This record gives sequence, C-alpha cells and structure tokens, in this order.
Amino acid sequence: MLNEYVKKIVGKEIDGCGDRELYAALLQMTNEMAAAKKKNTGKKKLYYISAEFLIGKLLSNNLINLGIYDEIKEELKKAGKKLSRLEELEPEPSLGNGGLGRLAACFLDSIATLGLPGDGIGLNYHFGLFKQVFHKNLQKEQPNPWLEEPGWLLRSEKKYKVSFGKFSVDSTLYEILVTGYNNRTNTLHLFDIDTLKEDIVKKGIDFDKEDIRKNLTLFLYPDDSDDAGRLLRVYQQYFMVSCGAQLILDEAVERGSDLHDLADYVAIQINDTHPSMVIPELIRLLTARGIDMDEAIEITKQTCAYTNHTILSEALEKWPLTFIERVAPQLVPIIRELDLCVKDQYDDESVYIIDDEERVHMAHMDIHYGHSVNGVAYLHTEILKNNELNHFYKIYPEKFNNKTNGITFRRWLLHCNKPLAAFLEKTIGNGFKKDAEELEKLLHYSEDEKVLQKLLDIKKKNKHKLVKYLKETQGLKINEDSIFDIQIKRLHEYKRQQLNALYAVHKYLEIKRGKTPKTPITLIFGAKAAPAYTIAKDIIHLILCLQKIVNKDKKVKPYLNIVMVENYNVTLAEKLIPACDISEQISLASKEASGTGNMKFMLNGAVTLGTEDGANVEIHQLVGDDNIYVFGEDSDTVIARYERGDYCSRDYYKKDADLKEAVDFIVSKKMLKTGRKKCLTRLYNELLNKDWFMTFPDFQEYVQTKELAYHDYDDRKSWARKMLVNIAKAGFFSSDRTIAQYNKDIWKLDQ
Ligand code: 26V
Repeated sequence: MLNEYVKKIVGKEIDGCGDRELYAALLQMTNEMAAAKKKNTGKKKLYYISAEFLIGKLLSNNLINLGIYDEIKEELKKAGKKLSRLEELEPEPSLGNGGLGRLAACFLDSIATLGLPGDGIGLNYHFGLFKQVFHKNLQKEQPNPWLEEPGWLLRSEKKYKVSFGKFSVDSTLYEILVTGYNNRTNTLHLFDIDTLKEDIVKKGIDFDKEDIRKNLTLFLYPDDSDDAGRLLRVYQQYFMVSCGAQLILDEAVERGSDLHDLADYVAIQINDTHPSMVIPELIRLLTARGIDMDEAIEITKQTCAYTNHTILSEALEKWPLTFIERVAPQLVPIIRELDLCVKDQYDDESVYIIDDEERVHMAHMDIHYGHSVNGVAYLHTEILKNNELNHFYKIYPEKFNNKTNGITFRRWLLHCNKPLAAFLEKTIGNGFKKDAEELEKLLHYSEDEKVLQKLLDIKKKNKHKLVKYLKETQGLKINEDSIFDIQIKRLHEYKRQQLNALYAVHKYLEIKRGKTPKTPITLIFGAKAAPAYTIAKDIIHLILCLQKIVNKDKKVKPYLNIVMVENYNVTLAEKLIPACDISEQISLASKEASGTGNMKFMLNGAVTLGTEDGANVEIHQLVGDDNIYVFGEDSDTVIARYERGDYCSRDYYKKDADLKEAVDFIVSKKMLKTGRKKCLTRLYNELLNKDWFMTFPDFQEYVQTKELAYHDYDDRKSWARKMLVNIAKAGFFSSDRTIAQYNKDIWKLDQ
C-alpha cells in the first residue's frame, strides 16, 4: 500500500528512499486516508474549546487508528526500513502544559472513536511550551519550534476578523485531522495570525510582549509574572474564543440553525477558565445578528458547559476589568450586565462575577451562565460541591456533576506498550481494544504462573528498552535491574516532588550508614517548572544536585540512583510509563483534581504509591487495599487544617529526627559545594517556615509505605499479581467511558 504512494510522491521504490522521504510520504498517505473518513453527520455538534491540546506525535497513533500500523511496519521492514526510525523524525508539538492539555487530546481521540461529531478549538502556538535544558543543575528554557514542512497542519481558507481595543487582526485557520479508532475523523481547529514574527524571540524565551501582532501565538502561556505577560494571555484568550465563536455560528447556520435554536445544534465545552470569554463573545455575536439580549443570554446558557480542573485559588483566573477593557472593550458592557443580573438576584459577594476590586472571576461567569459544571474525579467534584464552590452548589445543585477523567488506550497501551497489548490480546482476546472494561477478563489469570511470569518479563524488557533509550539520548546510566520508582508530572509544590526528594536524601544517608536495600532503587523524576515559579525551580535544582551527589558516591551508587530526565514530554512519557514499577502520586490530599498519569501507569502494570487524592481514590476502590500503597492525611484533615490555619512545619521538624536530618541536608556542606547557596537556602527556609503543601506531616508515613512497597517488590509472584489486578481494573479509566458520560449527561449528541 505504502509503496504506491511512495512511487507517486517520491518517484522511487521504498528501498531507494531516505527516511525523510518516507516520512513525508507516510504523512501524506495518512492524512489522505484520515480525510476520507471525515463526516459531518448529526445535527448537533460539540466544540471542545481549550487553550491547550497536548497531542503528542501523531504518526503512529494515526496508523493505529486507521488500522494499518502492522501492515505499514511490515512493508517497511521488507524494504529494509524501520518505522521506529521514521517516528523519531517527527517533532512533538508542545501545545500544552500537562494534564489539562493531554486530557483534551485524549478526549478528541475518544470523541472520534465513539463516532461523535465534535471538534477541538485552540491556538497554533509556534514555539509551544518551552523546551527544558539543564545547565549547572538549573532549568533553562528554550523555544521549542515544532512547525515544519511537511507536517500535520493543514492551512484552511477560512478567515475571521478579531477586533481588539485599538486594532484588529485577521486570523488564519489551521486544521489537524483527528482520527478515531476504526471510526470517523474529526478536526482540531488551531487559530493563528500571519503577521507573527518568530525572530523577535531573543535570549531563551524572552520576547517583546507589547507587540501583539508579532507575538500573539508565539508561545503557550507566555510568562505571566508581569502585567505585559498577563495582558498577552488575555489577548490570546479573546482571540481564541472570538475566532471559535465565529466558526461555531457559521457552521451552525450551515447545518440549518436559525440561531434561536442554536442549543439544538451546538454544545460548547469550556476547558477550564481559559476560554471563558466565549460566553460574553457568543452573547455579543448573537445580539449583533439580531437576537435580543435576554434571549442571547439564554441561548448561550443552554449551549455552554464548564469543566473545572483545579481548586487552587492561584490557578483560578481573575482578570482585571481594565485588561478586558483594553483587549476587548466590546465585552465589558456585556460582562457588567451579566454581573448586575447576579447582583440583583444574590446578595452573597462570593458569587459575584466582578468583585469590589473590579476583577472578573471567570469561573463565576461560567457557573452562572453555563448549564453544567463538572469536576474531573469523584473527590474533586465533592470538594467543589461541599467546599470551594459550595455557595454556587447551593444555588444550582442541578448544574453540578462529576466526570472522572480518562485516557485513550490507543496511545497509552496499544501504541506505547506493544508487547503488553499483544500479550493481552493473546490471553483475553481483542475485545478490550473497543471495550476497555473487557480487561477485567485478565482477573481469571491471577493465579496463572505463566501469565504472571509473562507480565514480569514484559516489564523487564520495557525497562531494558528505556535504559537503552535514556543512555543514547540523554547519556543517563541506569541499572535496569533496580526498582523503577517514577514521578513524572509538572513541577508544583502541591504535587510534592520535594517529599520524594526528602525521601531520596533520607535513603542516601541511611545507605551511607550501612543500611542497604535488598534490591537497588532508581528514583526517576521528570518535570518542567513554570519559568517564573522560583520555588519549583529550586526543587529541580535540589533533585539535580542530589543526582550528582548520590550517583557519584561509590558506596551508595550500587543501591540508589537518582535520575532527572531532561525535557519531560509526551514522547518521554510513552517510554517511561511502560517501564515503571512504582507510580508516585503523592499530591497533598484535596489538591490534585484528578491526575491522569496515575491511570496511564496503572494500565501499564505499575503499582501506585499515593495519597487519597484525585482519581487515586477511585483507583484504590477498584484495585483494593492489596494492590495499591496509600499513605498520608486525608482531604478532610487537610482542609480542616487549612481552615484552622495553625499548621507549623517547624513543629514536625523538631519532633522527627529523620525529617530534620533530611531537611538539614539541603543546606549541608556537601550540597552547598554542588549547588547554589541562594536556591538551596531559599528552599530550606520555605520548607521550614511555610511548607504550604504540608509535606512534613506525611513524611514518616511516606517513608514507611515506600519501604513496604520495596519490600513487597521482592516477592516477584505476588508483585506480578498486583500488576495484573491494576491492568485488569484500568478499564474504567478509558476516556471512551468519560466521553460517553459527557455526551449522555451534557452534550446529548446523536451518535
Ligand atoms: C495551574 C497553575 C497556574 C498558576 C500557578 C499555579 C497553578 C496551579 C495549578 C494549575 C493547574 C491548572 C489546571 C490544570 O492543569 N489542572 C489539571 O487538570 C488535569 C485534567 O483534568 C487533572 O488531571 C489534574 O489533576 C489537574 O491539576
């Protein structure tokens, strides 16, 4: 099949082509096949608006979804070519920060796989999120150019005008085809402007933040530590939703809507508050097309639904009205009107849209003027209802609903762990590929020695492959016979990489004193810190310094290794997750809305070591006490302590000798010789005087639980059974299930 394309496009046979030529031909072939599956059936269509779509590389994923992966691989192999080499040529688009963006990408896959009419709307950031490099044990940021020819991006002819306060821009629309697994193709619409100037990027990721025509879509979330950065973010958001709303209305009219009945034709899912301005923008556009204000508000309400992804107040967007005045003055009277309606009805300041400092609470606007509010895991939704958004829940109990997150099994099993997928297929048939709950059939084999051994063998092979890859690409040396204990996620204090790092120090000191573990341990970290997030960068510095010290220590090295992979991204996740033994999910209870890495690890046979937070709670319920390691204070205890406001980390430090020793080590002579005094003392002081995310109260139990997990790992058969149960119970976390629930409860699209 490929050969004909190659002959047509390159004018040669496969074996006579270079890798780049083959990659280009494959790309074109895949896109043509995907386009042939585009469908526009169904009256009602979903638009998933999101500032982030962390789609990862697309080639293999598309080949799998189109059902031609094996065939192409074979054809290439016969001609002496390797598909894996072609995969390496593809740059990874970094159009997301982490979980929120990756979730949006999984959702697009599932929407297409379930045969639903639903497209994504977002922005075409030229440099995406920054590329992380380590220099002198510090994170440095560089642009990550990913746009190249040939690529997946298709330029469309559609253009929209977006009026900002003092000027306007014309958008260009790019499209990426989203293939479903043996099903239809949908579209990811990414808006951009032609006047962008990539060469204004100076040192690292610095650029002139004032010139919007040149910088609008350069980066994802440009540094918002100053007003110019924050303002640019508002420009990006308004640009995205204005283009999006115009596209949505045009398409609805094309499908037969007279706009009065828009809610029968359109469902809009607002992914966190970044696209919230779509609400006033839609109202504005509807009134401009002749619909009166009250009706426009009602139509918008019936059309829009909001997903909350965090309870962290610093992450809940509140834009100064003056910013919106500058970026989109046309929205200000509408937002004021929406706020007045609220103030007329309710006399509780906590539900106002505009507060007394003239800041617009984007989430509040979403809740009042959308018809659905959902959290992303059971515990998260309960916290929203009973704590964070309780005042809203009392007004609109019917709007609140939970949609526990999910992941696409095409990428996170079929693609990233082919040996496991093949073994599962051989053992329980291929039904699990369409119906993930069928993985439960694996439970019949929980006492089958051969099956258990095979799971261990696959894990061993995956570890070997990872070790080889990290050696070749990052020069890292890892003992493949050690326990792979992995924490990969954005760096944030609430995720508590610092707790894991304190454990590393503790273990290092114990080993130095002669208490050596039976099986060697490798602690693997991967994390990017926001460029302006100082303490997060200090934590990276701590881990990198520990990596230097521990891995250089002849006495300790055979037992403990610390590894921080550079530039953690989707591509690396696909390699790390299948090789993992222990999945670290150790956020402070109540703070991690869901987590989705936890689901990916479980599906690939890693055992969770975690707190009762986010979706860990549901993982725990599914696998049972014997197949997960749970520790730490629960969310009620944590929330109550925040309310009392009496947490004092120093009290714990004084009482716990192990903890004190580990914390003191951060500013020990040895550390100061390796690292920067300023960073290390800042982190030390932060922990001792604040520790806002309460690592100290959980330290002892964390150490003990980790030790127990390491101890249990040595009983290989019993460990393999834990792996098996985790894989078997992962079906619930398929994003196909999540999307089916969104559709049943919120979108109500015809299939
Ligand atoms: C953003 C920021 C930005 C400003 C500084 C502090 C801060 C803290 C957290 C965030 C996260 C924003 C929203 C987000 O990414 N939430 C993630 O969404 C995932 C998908 O639902 C979910 O699995 C993660 O638990 C949640 O953190």
